[in-house]
Amino acid sequence: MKITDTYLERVIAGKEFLVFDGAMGTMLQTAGLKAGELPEWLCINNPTLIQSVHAAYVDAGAQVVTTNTFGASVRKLGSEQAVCEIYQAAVSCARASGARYVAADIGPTGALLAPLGTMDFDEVYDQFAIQAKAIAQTQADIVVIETMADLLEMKAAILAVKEHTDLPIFATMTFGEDGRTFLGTSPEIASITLSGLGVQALGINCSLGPDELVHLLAKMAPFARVPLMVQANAGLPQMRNGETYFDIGPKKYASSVKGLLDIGATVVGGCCGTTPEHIRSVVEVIHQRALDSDRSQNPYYEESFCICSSQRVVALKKASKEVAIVGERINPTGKPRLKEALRTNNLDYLVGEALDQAECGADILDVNVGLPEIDEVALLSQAADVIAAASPLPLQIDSGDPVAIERAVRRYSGKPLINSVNAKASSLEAILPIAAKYGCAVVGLTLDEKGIPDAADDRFALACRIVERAYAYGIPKEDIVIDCLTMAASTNQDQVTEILKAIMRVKAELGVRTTLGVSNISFGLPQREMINAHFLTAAFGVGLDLPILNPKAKRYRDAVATWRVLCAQDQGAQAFIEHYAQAIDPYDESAFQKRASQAVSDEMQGSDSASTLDQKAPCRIDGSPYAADALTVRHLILTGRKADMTSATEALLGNHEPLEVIDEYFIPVLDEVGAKFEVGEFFLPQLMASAEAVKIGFDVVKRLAPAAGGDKGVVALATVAGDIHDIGKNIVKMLLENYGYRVVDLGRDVSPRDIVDVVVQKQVHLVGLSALMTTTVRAMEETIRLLRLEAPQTKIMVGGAVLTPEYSDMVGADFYAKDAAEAARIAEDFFGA
Ligand code: B1M
Repeated sequence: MKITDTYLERVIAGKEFLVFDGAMGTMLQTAGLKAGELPEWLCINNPTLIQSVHAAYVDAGAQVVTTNTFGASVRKLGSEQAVCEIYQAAVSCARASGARYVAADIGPTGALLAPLGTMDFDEVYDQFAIQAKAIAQTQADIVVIETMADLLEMKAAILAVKEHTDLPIFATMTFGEDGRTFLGTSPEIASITLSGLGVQALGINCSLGPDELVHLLAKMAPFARVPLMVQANAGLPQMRNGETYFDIGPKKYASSVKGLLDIGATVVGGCCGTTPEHIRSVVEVIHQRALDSDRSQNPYYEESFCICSSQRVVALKKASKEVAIVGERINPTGKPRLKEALRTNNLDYLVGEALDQAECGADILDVNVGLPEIDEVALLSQAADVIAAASPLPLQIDSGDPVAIERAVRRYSGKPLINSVNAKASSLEAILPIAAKYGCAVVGLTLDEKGIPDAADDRFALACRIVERAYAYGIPKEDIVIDCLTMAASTNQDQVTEILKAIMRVKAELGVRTTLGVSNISFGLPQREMINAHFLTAAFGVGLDLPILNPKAKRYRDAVATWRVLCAQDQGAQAFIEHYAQAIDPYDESAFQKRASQAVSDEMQGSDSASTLDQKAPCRIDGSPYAADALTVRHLILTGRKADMTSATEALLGNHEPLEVIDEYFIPVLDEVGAKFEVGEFFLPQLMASAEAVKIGFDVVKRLAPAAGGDKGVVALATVAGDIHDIGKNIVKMLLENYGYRVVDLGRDVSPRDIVDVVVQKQVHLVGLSALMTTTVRAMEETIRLLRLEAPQTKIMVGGAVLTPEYSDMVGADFYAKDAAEAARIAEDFFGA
């Protein structure tokens, strides 16, 4: 890596402070930048202005100035050449200010990644790669990647910069008031993932004022292996006389920065609303502080094992006896139904397995799709993508093929665990560089060219070899997990205690984590789960951290729950008591008999306690279908399961009218999902998954209740511009078609112009507009204004969750429909009149 001088080297080692500049955007707005104008072009069109902003920050004491290239992507600037020219000009402007260091700035592309948006990971990567190549041609000292809200987009940017430049990377993300990004990523997750990806400083920018960032940074600190960076806003934007202003002045800002320094920040600057005076005050504060020269990069870092998805962390603290469960069900070995699903590309089946395991207490999901007859390279990353979209649990990417592993971990949003490397030279040199580059934890199997050794000491020797090579690739101890490999007690009885001995040595002498596929121990014996559960407890006792098992098996769950009490992971045995206080001991026959006679008497008295117990069962019995009833549908929508939605909806339609299914079973659950989203219990991926489950149910309703046909009149329907919610609009469409109207469906996010053009062209007399968000009511109003001008004869009906009769009057609509049935009644009145 090219590090400009020893001072910067010491900054990256965490031994010096570094002061960045403050805002560029708000400074340019003050200097007269017009709304809609791209500020990046000023580097070429008005370099004097840009240089003067940089110079003011240098004069205030900033050691680093950041180039005016926040939006300098091909997507925004239009061409690769423009990107190169802007970066050249921007770095020249920054250099001309006399700053000690110049940071080339990269901001988000402004597009959402699939499945929420349309951009694929590789496309986003390509955008950043063009920027990175342009930066490599300049005299920049650092690349700063900032204001990222999507962890995967951040990852694409980091990889692009790592693969096309040799500059240090400082990476900062932005969080909402609830302390997460809109995709549910927390500061801890950002810190874990960015540390793994090997950036040189990480932290937070923009988001909120410095005081609000203190507790977010404190969450990052224990997981950050590198210096912490903060560039806060000068408070939240406020309005006065139509002008935006920020309410935290320089002195207050600098005094709040002290709180950030106290929890470990060493790289500081400012974001929106900060000015050279803010930075001058920050420099004064920094001058009063000194860093201990023996300090490590981030002394607040805690050496724990941790992996994460974009929404969930699994962390085992150093020296703790905590355990985390790896669900083994997505591995085709010995599972004919999964094999069939993989052969037919039925990824819904995998998602079902993932969600079932999550419900049964898995902490991590193993994903293995290795079958000789399939394209593992393509399928592994595809499977990881769909599972990660459906379940928040972190993944263990399981394959023997380095190409398949690399493709899957590259586009994984978070820090996964790779399963596995082994002690063969060919495996070590193929897998470890991947784990190091993408910042993954990695499982090492104690086998080599000669196979699996019998004796514990030989297994330990192989573990040493793996750990040593991993260190050589820069993989830290806390990211290494050793699997001492289970042999069947029926065939290798003398090895059982050797396995346990090996685990004990690996834990005690190497200080790394251990994993074990437990169930192989009982191969060839009766009562397999009984043996497995006892072996599991024995393995826990000698230091097993990450058992790989079937979480749907109750015996395992009991053993894990018990161990978590014994090792103090379940503090105060709270979870255990909650789950087991009312349970009956399976060995207590009299309790069983008592419970059975109680159930019979309840049934005779018509009590529903038996069915309530069933409904509370945490997971279905392996392979058996859920009872197809209302509860199931609710559960499927809430957990975003698509696989069983068709059969469950079909079952509901056996007893209910189509509209009843929609109004009484789909919509209330979507309302529940919306409420969870609002209070931060659900995030966008869950919202999306629930909507997709409903869409499947809705398709079934449409299939089983086909439109009546006929041509009583034409109605055009659209969800207005800026709004992509179309479930309600589609229900209105279905009902109107059932009533015999022909519907011209314009889709969602439709501009006023497009709606008016179709209405005029097709001479539509009734238009229906739907809006679900307060922010899109304005687009509805604009559409109605244009319709009144260009299609004055056309009547307009409006609806959607956010609409009220008052809003309807305010936007000038003719009719307001609170639901689809009312929309049909309005059409009947209108066309019947
Ligand atoms: Co979003 N979403 N969503 N969302 N979403 C809401 C609407 C929200 C209320 C959730 C919440 O915070 N509680 C909130 C809006 C807040 C507000 O502005 N007041 C919200 C938000 C904030 C967002 C995002 C901004 C989230 C983000 O990115 N941070 C984002 C917006 C993207 C955009 O539009 N630009 C977003 C995205 C999504 C998904 C893509 C994940 C998904 C939509 C998928 C899809 O539609 N294809 C989604 C969902 C599913 C919801 C909730 C949970 C459910 C909406 C729904 O389908 N309801 C919703 C919360 C909620 O409403 N409880 C929420 C069921 C549907 C049948 O009801 O549409 O009201 P509804 O239709 C009824 C009647 O209103 C009427 O008839 C229908 C049937 O009886 N009706 C009409 C509807 N249109 C009519 C037209 C008519 C007549 C009657 O005449 C023409």
